[in-house]
Amino acid sequence: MTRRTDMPKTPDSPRDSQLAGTHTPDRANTNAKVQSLESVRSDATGQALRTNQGVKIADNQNTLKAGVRGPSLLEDFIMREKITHFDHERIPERIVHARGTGAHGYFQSYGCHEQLTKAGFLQDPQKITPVFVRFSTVQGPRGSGDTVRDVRGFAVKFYTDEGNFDLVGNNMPVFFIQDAIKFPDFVHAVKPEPHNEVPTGASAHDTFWDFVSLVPESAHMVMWAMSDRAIPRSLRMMEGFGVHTFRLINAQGEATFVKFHWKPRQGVHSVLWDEAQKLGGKDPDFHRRDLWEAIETGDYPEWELGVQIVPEADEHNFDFDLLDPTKIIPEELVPVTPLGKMVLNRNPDNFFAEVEQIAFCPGHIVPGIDFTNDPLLQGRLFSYTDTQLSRLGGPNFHEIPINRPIVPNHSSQRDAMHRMTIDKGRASYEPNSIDGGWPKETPPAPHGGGFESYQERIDGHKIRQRSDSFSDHFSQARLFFQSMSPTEQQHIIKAYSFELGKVEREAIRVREVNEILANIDLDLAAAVATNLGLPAPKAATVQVKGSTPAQSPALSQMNHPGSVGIKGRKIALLVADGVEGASVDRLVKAFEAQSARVLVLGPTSAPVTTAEGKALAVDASMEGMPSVMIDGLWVPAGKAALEALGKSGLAKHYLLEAYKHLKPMGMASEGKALLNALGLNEDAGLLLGDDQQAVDAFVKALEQHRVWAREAVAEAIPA
Ligand code: HDE
Repeated sequence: MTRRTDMPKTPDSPRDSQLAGTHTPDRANTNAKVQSLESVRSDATGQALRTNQGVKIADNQNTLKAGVRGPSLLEDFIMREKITHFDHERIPERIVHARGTGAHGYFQSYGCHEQLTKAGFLQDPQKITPVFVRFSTVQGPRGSGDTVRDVRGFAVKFYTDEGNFDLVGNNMPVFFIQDAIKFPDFVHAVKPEPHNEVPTGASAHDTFWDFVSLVPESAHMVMWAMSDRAIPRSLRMMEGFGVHTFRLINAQGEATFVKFHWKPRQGVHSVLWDEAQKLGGKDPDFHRRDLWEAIETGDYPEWELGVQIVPEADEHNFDFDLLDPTKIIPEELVPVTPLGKMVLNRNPDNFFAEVEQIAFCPGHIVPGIDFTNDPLLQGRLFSYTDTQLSRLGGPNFHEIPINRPIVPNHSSQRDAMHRMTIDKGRASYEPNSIDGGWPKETPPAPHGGGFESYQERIDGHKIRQRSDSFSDHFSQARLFFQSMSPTEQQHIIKAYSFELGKVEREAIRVREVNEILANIDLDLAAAVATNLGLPAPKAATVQVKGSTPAQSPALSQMNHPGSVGIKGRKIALLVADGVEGASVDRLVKAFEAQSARVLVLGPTSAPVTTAEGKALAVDASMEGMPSVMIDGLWVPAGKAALEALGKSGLAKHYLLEAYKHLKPMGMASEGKALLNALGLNEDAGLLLGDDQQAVDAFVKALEQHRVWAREAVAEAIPA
């Protein structure tokens, strides 16, 4: 289906070139550890099939039996070893974020950020830090669909020279709850309901809406979850956020509050809800396939890592609390300062060994980075290591190759399940004199590099209580809604209406509308109430304090078109017998010049015959690559082909569906009759023409992602 370039798997990627030893001597240590990580990759090419004990296997087809028609023998250690291993192939999936996919890449700092932090990977623009990223959904199990309405996990492991740093974030900058102790309640509510395990991968059910309508601190995050951010077009087209406020610490021991942001060069884009639902059936692997193919074809996704910087002295200068994870710092108040870039350039060799076994933890930090007292973050620091104990079978999960730091990690910790290191020496304690005192402590910077916690002064009562400064739950939900374009606002209204429409208990719908939505925005509440057949609330029930700005343009996806044009976008050319080969060639050339991915689609997977009488191979059939899988389409010239497409229900549905989903479309001028027959009119993204001008207009429309101005007209097209 894809036009693979057959390029080797990024032999020139920084991690590989480190392997080749081409880097400066000060990285020799790092290179050696990367090498040791790589040494566990297994390539069976040219190798004999063996048992786990290394014995060559002569027959992998038949169990050992007493006679050709006789019973199997218990003695068959080869069969028993194989089946035993198979019986235990599955490990517990992640309790949340079970469905995911990942890739390798690297991070490179734009410069020396020593003013902010002493973290080594942020000092030198020449330094290449290997990373592994895992993207995920939250609610569904491992086998669930990619395009469900959900939050996406955006977890990055930096293998730095000073140990692993995990930035375990989401594609939304806030969270549903303020205190970790509520997490099991929230997760139980959003997960499939316990009596029938329905619905999979969706929040549109009673227990979720029961919980969030009773817990107003969730209002802001639920707003994000009902927005287009929850149905991304691609994992490559998502922002990422560290969510909590962290601290950066410089060599002088000075601390600065920061919020982490990942900004995709590919822009921030989503699919439409109707597409998301259809993709659930037509390509449940839509996102993992998209990421895999992009990397495989050399179209490496890139993000910029940035921070919003707040000096310690300004901690209390906001009308929200920096420790409250249900709040953003509007970018208009504190802009994002870029620190460096991340490029994903290598697919895993083995999904289980790398994507499934990777173990993230927000507590994995390096000198120069530190926590704050955000009560959600504090709880997370406990949870992640704890969950790996049951998921990965014990406390040695850090020895699994994908989790190993690239620096040596000697400690006095010993034994336990699956210990792989063969520790030498006799002293497994510190201090010791028997082994010369090794391994020893390292003093913190500037003399060493040992980790030192920021010495925050704490003076308070031991208390179970939420700070008053966490009590405004609606201002920022309102800020979000009011910062959306009219199109995005309509999508949010529809999402609430759809989800609450699935809620069986009317009392829950009423509570969400009257006690949550009415406090966010009365127009939003009224629109959702109308769709649910409920009376529109007349007034808010909570008086909001604070002076949050009315709008934050940075929140609207429409303001994040990206900087790579139509690179990597999928454009389908719909062909049939009689298509003009010259027209196809011209279009392929024009779009490939923009680094888009062109796919020739026919009525079936068989080649079509061009008007010139030549066989034209197709990449897929229209049924095999339905319109929900592409970003834009063009119908090349060829009278007979256009007539054939006009008679094909498959092709007509393809065109109507692409139009309904607001996709840029182009057609040879002789296709006018086909457009008329379909009842479609030209617009800024539905172009008729055979010249470069039409192609340019199409490219421009595709850069905008969708033809938003068409949305009202497209409503009338059946889904
Ligand atoms: Fe997580 N979360 N979480 N979470 N989370 C897990 O850890 C947890 C929270 C996030 O690709 C688990 O290894 C608690 C916020 C991501 O492997 C678990 C709380 C954010 C991933 C866990 C939160 C996240 C997880 C399940 C409330 C965004 C997937 C398996 C205090 C900043 C990482 C595992 C991957 C995974 C606990 C809240 C992001 C159970 C207790 C807020 C991206 O330990």
